[in-house]
Amino acid sequence: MPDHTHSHTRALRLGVAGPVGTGKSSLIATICAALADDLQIAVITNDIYTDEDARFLRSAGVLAPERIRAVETGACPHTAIRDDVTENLLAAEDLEADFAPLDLVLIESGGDNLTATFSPALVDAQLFVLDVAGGGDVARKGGPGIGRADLLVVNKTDLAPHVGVDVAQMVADASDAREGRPVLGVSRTDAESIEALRDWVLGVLTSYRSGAHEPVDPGPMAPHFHADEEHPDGGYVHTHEH
Ligand SMILES: Nc1nc2c(ncn2[C@@H]2O[C@H](COP(=O)(O)OP(=O)(O)OP(=O)(O)O)[C@@H](O)[C@H]2O)c(=O)[nH]1
Ligand SMILES: [Mg+2]
Repeated sequence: MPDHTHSHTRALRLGVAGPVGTGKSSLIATICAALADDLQIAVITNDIYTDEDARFLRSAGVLAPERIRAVETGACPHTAIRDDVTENLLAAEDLEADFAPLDLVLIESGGDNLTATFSPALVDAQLFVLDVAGGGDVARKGGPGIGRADLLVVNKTDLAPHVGVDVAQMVADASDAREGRPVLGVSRTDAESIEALRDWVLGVLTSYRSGAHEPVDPGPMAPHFHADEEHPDGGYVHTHEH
């Protein structure tokens, strides 16, 4: 049931980060579909040069197309969710004004780096998405998103038998790396896992509305390399630390 008794508070802003192709857009589509009857939702995508994620989500048909907006982030996809969040904040405020009252704004990060995380200046909570195809070891390798995002999703569990990954072990390793913070195995083909994801989102929303939820900063990204044809070395390394 929509609960707009707290409409004086803005919508919960939930970030979705993780490496390329782990299923961030699909997961957002799944969350929208699972909560369509309960919540008023909008989505912001961050892509480097395109609005491909936004187009994918519009074509998924889980949300009115005008509720999905794309921010084009330019060369370093992390700047827009980490250092200069202005464009994303403006997009969120616009969506909230246009479709008031919204309950939830989902923000997809451009995925290309294992350590990209959202600034708490932009999102109230964030989930980090890995997939089993990335291998069972990746959760143990850590990084700020894996270690300290509000939720770690181990996605595409349906593929585990094909890629030789033991999902229970991967989830256990991730739980250790996260010192007990929540980890959820998810597949779009597993209704129970989608129900658990839905419950997690509703739980964060409840806690956000009650004032009990504390946004955390998973911490700055590790230094990383960006390809750049115009650069003499073919690219450059940079950090998002201040
Ligand atoms: N088998 C399986 N495939 C999935 C699942 N979820 C997503 N995929 C597939 O994984 C691929 C990548 O999914 P996306 O949702 O586009 O991933 P993404 O993280 O948004 O990708 P980028 O935005 O390019 O970083 C697509 O081919 C999806 O169909 C799942 O639960 N199971
Ligand atoms: Mg995507």
